[in-house]
Amino acid sequence: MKRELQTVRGVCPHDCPDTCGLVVRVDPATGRAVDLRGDPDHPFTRGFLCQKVANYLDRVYHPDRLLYPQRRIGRKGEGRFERITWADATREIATRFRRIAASPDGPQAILPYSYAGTMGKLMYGSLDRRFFHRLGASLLDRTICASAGSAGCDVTLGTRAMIDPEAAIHARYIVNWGSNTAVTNTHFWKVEFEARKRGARIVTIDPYKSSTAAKSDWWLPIRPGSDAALALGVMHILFREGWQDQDYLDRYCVGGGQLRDRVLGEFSPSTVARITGLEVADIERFAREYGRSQALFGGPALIRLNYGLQRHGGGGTAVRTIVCLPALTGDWRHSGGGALLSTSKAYPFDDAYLTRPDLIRPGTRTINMTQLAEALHGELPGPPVRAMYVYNCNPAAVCPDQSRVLSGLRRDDLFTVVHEQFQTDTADYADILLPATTQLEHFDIHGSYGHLYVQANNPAIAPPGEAKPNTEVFRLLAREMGFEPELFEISDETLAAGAMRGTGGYGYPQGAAFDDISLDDIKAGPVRMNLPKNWAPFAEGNFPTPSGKCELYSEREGRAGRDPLPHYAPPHEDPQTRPELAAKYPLQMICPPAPSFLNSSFVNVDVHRKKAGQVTVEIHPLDATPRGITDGQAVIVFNDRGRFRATALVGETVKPGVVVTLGIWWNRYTADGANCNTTTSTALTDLGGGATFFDNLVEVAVYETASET
Ligand SMILES: Nc1nc2c(c(=O)[nH]1)N[C@H]1C(S)=C(S)[C@@H](COP(=O)(O)OP(=O)(O)OC[C@H]3O[C@@H](n4cnc5c(=O)[nH]c(N)nc54)[C@H](O)[C@@H]3O)O[C@H]1N2
Ligand SMILES: Nc1nc2c(c(=O)[nH]1)N[C@H]1C(S)=C(S)[C@@H](COP(=O)(O)OP(=O)(O)OC[C@H]3O[C@@H](n4cnc5c(=O)[nH]c(N)nc54)[C@H](O)[C@@H]3O)O[C@H]1N2
Ligand code: SF4
Ligand SMILES: [Mo]
Repeated sequence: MKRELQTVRGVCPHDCPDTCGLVVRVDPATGRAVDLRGDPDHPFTRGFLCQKVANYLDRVYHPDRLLYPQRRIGRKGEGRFERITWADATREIATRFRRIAASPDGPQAILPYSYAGTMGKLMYGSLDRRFFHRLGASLLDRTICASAGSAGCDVTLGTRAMIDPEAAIHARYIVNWGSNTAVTNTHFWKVEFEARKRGARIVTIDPYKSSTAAKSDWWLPIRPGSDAALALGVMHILFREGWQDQDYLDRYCVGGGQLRDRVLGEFSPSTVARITGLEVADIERFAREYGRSQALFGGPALIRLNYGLQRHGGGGTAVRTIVCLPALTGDWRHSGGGALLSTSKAYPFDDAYLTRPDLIRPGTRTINMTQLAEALHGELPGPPVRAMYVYNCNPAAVCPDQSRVLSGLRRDDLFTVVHEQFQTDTADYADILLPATTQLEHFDIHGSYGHLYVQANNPAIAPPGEAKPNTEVFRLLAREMGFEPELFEISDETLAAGAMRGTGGYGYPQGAAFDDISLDDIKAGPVRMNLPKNWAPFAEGNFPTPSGKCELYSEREGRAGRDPLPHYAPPHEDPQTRPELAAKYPLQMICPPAPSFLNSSFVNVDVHRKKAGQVTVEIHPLDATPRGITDGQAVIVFNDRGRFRATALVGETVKPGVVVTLGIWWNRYTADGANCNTTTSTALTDLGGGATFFDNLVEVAVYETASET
């Protein structure tokens, strides 16, 4: 007899703009999830999942799941542990934290370290933040991914570049700018294809022939880190030809005249060609097609900009500059036109309720997470970092300047707690290793950075072993520390309901986006926020900047001692401006994630690791030949920071002078125990203090083994 399966609605928790709806089927007799698929009733993600999460039960029921608290018995990094109880684990953590807090170094010697291993509001940031604020620990500036672009957008728009992603079917010229949309945002790629069926052109600006570039109508292989120059060149042509929307500029923008003078004076197509490595004719064509999309293709232009172009020294300014473009063309007026970076700011979640910033002691220092290497080596102002609590993150694999991160994690005087689903590279360095639940085993609520739905994740199965959700671990730790029960003895559902009573968010009208949406509503399925269909937020200005207008000229930037106008800031490691460095390390290396991994998640799941194959480096024949490198050969990639091994793929997926390796491998699955982040730097972006993973000069050489004769 066939048993009736129980159906549970969930949400994919991974750091991905799509935030897919899930339907999990559970066998009530065994309590086991037997099927997981996309929620066909989700209006944006429409029932399909990426290949990684389509096989999610492989990850949830993986034999390597951490099941019990453990204490380290081997050397740091060796990964040998013994089982202990939760009571032992929390007592030991609280004792160590109390001792450090009472020492002359004080509680700021304790560093919480987390990112977006899960995007759920509760597990991403709620009782954890309250706990560390209450403790007086150092604050963490979470810059590793999106802060440069956020800061860049804020200068020009006062919020993120956003439109209703579903409205993008109305765009007729779609530019994937530093965005591997087909891989990193597959459901939006579907929308782009739908628009293409209706007549849209798809263009991709990327130094790498990514899957997106390969499937686009036109690929513009720009030199890494030079995107602001291209945007300024496009503006030059728009003003030169009189193609600007003067009415939009006059009504809704400040600084149109100053910007015009700057670009006409300094960014001629030939100057821009020299900086970007693109042909003048291509720059002219791009400006014409982009600027005249209505006339040529019958609809507005849309820039889908993403994170690739931000991970360079000038990444903040590049985003600031690119998001000026839709004001010049007036594309913001039209549904589906404008620019899209992230819809996250449309959600009015009450983050202050969840995280309680009022508990932060005045004068508490902030550590930029990108500079973990410096933090662990005592090179930042303030007391040394003597304890670190890691969750939702795998810094041993994903942080720049990896050799120094690992030598820091190896410090005997550092007390490290890692709360994880798996024994990651970071977990190997833990003193106390705690088991975490996966999304199928806990409750959470979700916004999205790629659509406008609000969703709840209902737990489908019981946690394996003694795994616990982040919130529960901080309840236990707060109890151990004797912290106020009224701050911590709050159920996840209560926290979720409170988070939904926020009044912020860039809404229409402000703060009303969650009106009449209850927790019960979203438990039953995805609910679209109260925003008009085909929402075009800046159609009539309404920019939440100090002037209320789109700030092409920024007084705030001027006051901060920076250029008040958009400009081009070259990469830190740029062959054009750093010829002495380029003489030693001539190749600009880009290292985005492989399609079958999600950052470093899924690397330990065999089917995904097999799909990714091996660590490769793509190199142009004109760079390979003089180095004696042939296709398929073992090579090393190196600079002064470090080196890693790879297999060369010789071809024209990159231009001469650029190499690409896909990540983010766990070190233990690489040939020398080191991934590409051994070569990346902790230098920061010009705005937002962001990471500069793709701003990295290297050399590549044939790998010669010592045993070779
Ligand atoms: N499958 C999969 N999906 C993911 C992720 C994943 O790991 N795997 N990660 C998720 C996360 S955390 C994020 S932040 C997003 C990232 O989403 P994307 O920003 O789309 O991802 P990336 O592949 O990092 O970068 C996009 C492209 O930018 C290009 N690029 C690099 N430098 C430059 C430059 O100077 N100029 C221009 N124009 N392009 C440049 C790269 O070659 C790359 O093809 O994806 C999310 N989605
Ligand atoms: N070379 C290079 N480096 C990069 C990038 C790149 O493109 N190239 N991209 C950067 C970017 S964009 C990002 S966003 C970062 C991402 O870096 P990370 O934030 O480290 O992301 P993941 O590698 O996915 O690791 C997340 C970890 O959180 C764990 N986890 C998941 N859910 C939970 C939970 O509920 N509780 C707990 N306690 N743990 C959980 C997962 O098991 C996983 O090991 O990497 C950055 N590093
Ligand atoms: S990783 Fe992204 S595309 Fe894949 S299931 Fe999750 S939200 Fe959807
Ligand atoms: Mo990211």
